Amino acid sequence: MDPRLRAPLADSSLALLAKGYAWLPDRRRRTTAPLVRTRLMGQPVVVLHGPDAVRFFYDERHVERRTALPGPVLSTLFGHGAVHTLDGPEHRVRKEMFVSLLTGAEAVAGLVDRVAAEWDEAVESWSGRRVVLFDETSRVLTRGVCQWAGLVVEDAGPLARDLVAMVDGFASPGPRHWRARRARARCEAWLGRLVEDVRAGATTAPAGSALEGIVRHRDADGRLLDPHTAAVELLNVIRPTVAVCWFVTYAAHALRLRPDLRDRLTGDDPAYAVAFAHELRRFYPFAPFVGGRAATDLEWRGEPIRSGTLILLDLYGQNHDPALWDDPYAFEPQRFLQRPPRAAELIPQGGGDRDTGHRCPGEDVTIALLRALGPRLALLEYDVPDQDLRIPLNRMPARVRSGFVLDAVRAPA
Ligand code: HEM
Ligand code: MYR
Repeated sequence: MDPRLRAPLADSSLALLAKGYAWLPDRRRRTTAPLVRTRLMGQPVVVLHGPDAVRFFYDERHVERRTALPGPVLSTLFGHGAVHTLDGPEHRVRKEMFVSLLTGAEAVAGLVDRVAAEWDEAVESWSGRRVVLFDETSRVLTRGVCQWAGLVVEDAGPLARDLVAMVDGFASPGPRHWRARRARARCEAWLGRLVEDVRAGATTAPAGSALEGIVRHRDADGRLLDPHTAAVELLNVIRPTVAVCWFVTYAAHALRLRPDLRDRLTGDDPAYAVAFAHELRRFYPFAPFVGGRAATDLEWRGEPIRSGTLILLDLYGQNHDPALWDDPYAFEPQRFLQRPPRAAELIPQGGGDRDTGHRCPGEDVTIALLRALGPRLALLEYDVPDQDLRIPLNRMPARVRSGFVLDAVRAPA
């Protein structure tokens, strides 16, 4: 056997848990090889990085997803049977459903307008009070996305907590993980019943809504999704929308770090608000990496990769790579005004082709939500009481520890 194919015996699972987002960039700095070889949970792993690696990784002939995502990630974050786990024609057909629901000016504006209206209403109720921005924003997003998706929710609080828990618990052992599993089980049961009710005519799905689209969708085999899979995919629309609360909280962090940016952001310049959104997605830690399996024996820059090897693409590391970004650890939206992002360089939501590959279909929605909410946040006046604003990189997913407490909030006139 080619000696380079021997994965090191040492397993990195504990290093990953201990170092979080810094694990892969650290490993990469310690080698001159074009890839890092290691093990996770006993399995051989190679790690790739850089724009050429993005193109290599997102070529379906190279990497498949079917068995790549660990059970604990599926049981919390994405759901068993999710689009994330499909390959080839099955993936293509399921992906088309997401792309048609989530892209295009009308779909994006429909969702963003509802969220913006919920934000404006919520801000009235924050007036004079002390609120935790992360929690408030998660509820605002839950109300907005549920209305848009055709889901009736009386009290957004418990649902927002469950959707946040699914994201928060996917990468940690212990109570956070079990909370995430319980949250998923609860939401899948609720939405699975709803799908059955719509199909039985006991309730209706608003025309053109995500609920209707998913209830009616036919997979590559021509069949309707079973109720469980339909529930999983409904959650794959509403959960990540609510996860945008991570970035809104990071926006408050950025404005605290760079108060000089506030005027620019409130200045009614949509191009600046978009550049700010891109910089939030580049700078702050959220999705650490993505993974797939070598579909066949491969070679990357002269290095052999054996069929079936787990291949990781380091998203966070690439978004902070000094070879791609000037002063990568400075928060500087201006960089995206000078040069719009290139698809294989800025990859906080994955890379490759959105319509045919696994790139996130919610990128336009994410950018549009941040474009709407960033300036709204910058217009608010508030005090920032003493609190823990650290964002430890060894917690995955990272988040602002305090959730960002705003005090004595003054709504704009
Ligand atoms: C896929 C990140 C928002 C729906 C992904 C992937 C990442 C990601 C890293 C995996 C790409 C890959 O496997 O190669 C994020 C982040 C978001 C976000 C950080 C910010 C909160 C959204 C939104 C939606 C969404 C708002 C929908 C409304 C999806 C779906 C997939 C996906 C359905 C699976 C695509 C596929 O496998 O073909 N996202 N996303 N995401 N995202 Fe997002
Ligand atoms: C969402 O709720 O979908 C938005 C947040 C996405 C975080 C993405 C994390 C990707 C983790 C992939 C683990 C791969 C392990 C091989």
